Amino acid sequence: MNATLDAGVLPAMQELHVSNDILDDRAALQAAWDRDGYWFFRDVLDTEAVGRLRRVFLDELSQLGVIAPDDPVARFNGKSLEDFPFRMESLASRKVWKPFVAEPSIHRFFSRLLADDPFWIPTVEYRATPPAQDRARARFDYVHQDGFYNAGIPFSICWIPLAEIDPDVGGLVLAEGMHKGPYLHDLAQPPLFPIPDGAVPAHAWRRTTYRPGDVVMMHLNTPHTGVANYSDRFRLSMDIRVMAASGDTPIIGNITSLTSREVAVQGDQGRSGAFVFDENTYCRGIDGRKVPLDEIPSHFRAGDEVILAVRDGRVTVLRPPH
Ligand SMILES: O=C(O)CCC(=O)C(=O)O
Ligand SMILES: [Fe+2]
Repeated sequence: MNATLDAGVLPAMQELHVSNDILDDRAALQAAWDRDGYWFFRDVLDTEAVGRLRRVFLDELSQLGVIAPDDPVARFNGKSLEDFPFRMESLASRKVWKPFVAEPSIHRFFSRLLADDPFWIPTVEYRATPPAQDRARARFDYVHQDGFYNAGIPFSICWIPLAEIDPDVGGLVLAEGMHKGPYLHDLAQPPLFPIPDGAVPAHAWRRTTYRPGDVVMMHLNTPHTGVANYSDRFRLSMDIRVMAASGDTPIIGNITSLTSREVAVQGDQGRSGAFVFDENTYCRGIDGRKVPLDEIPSHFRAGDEVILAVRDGRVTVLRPPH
């Protein structure tokens, strides 16, 4: 049996490499990225800025009545989770990532790391994961490579713990050096194409105990998963996607008109226009599946926020932020 998929105890695994010492060494950073498929930095984000974001999560959880007001460790009080908003829709609709990345200290860190302004892709997950209710399930939630589900936009994943995440709380595990391809997802198993058990050798998995101020940056093809939360607290993290601003950035905007042949968008930073679809267009619907061209008008409408990648006036990717 694959030890990493057993229920219960998290198997022993090696710690993530810490890259703090190469933060200002472009060549060493690139070499670590190419070798490992991630960077992990310890205690580099302004903990006051991270604390302000944690406060937003804690306020939301206490409003929902699942933690005591002002409980800094977010201990679950046992209330029914039947109506719990697992994707924290209220934080998503308020776009609470924006003031966070606009904090001067946070902006400065990512500008230094990328040697460029950061360009944030508004594909954000606000995770407030309650203690696992079913402890007979595997400890790994769902091993995946983000790139498999996000063809065409070369971002890095930025995973930010908002409170301490120890082995009981779970957190993120990733497979070091396994971003070099090919995809591990099984094309013979639609519609989710799961990565088969054992495709990632047990010795490749890495983790650490995460603390506020830490950040993991991952290659979009690095296999990873959340680990089920066996503590009594909520697991608090945010993940968002980022690129260097001078890179081949997608247009983030709102649809102004749409047919099965083209889409017009009002983009940010003056990047508006009409762009045609062709046989290479990958249109991803809200359920994550590829949408045939003639069905595109029934999946989106004017006003919707979208992420759009364009090459030579043709759309390569059209998708909602989530
Ligand atoms: O935090 C998790 O549970 C999973 C994170 C993840 O899949 C991501 O950051 O892309
Ligand atoms: Fe992911």
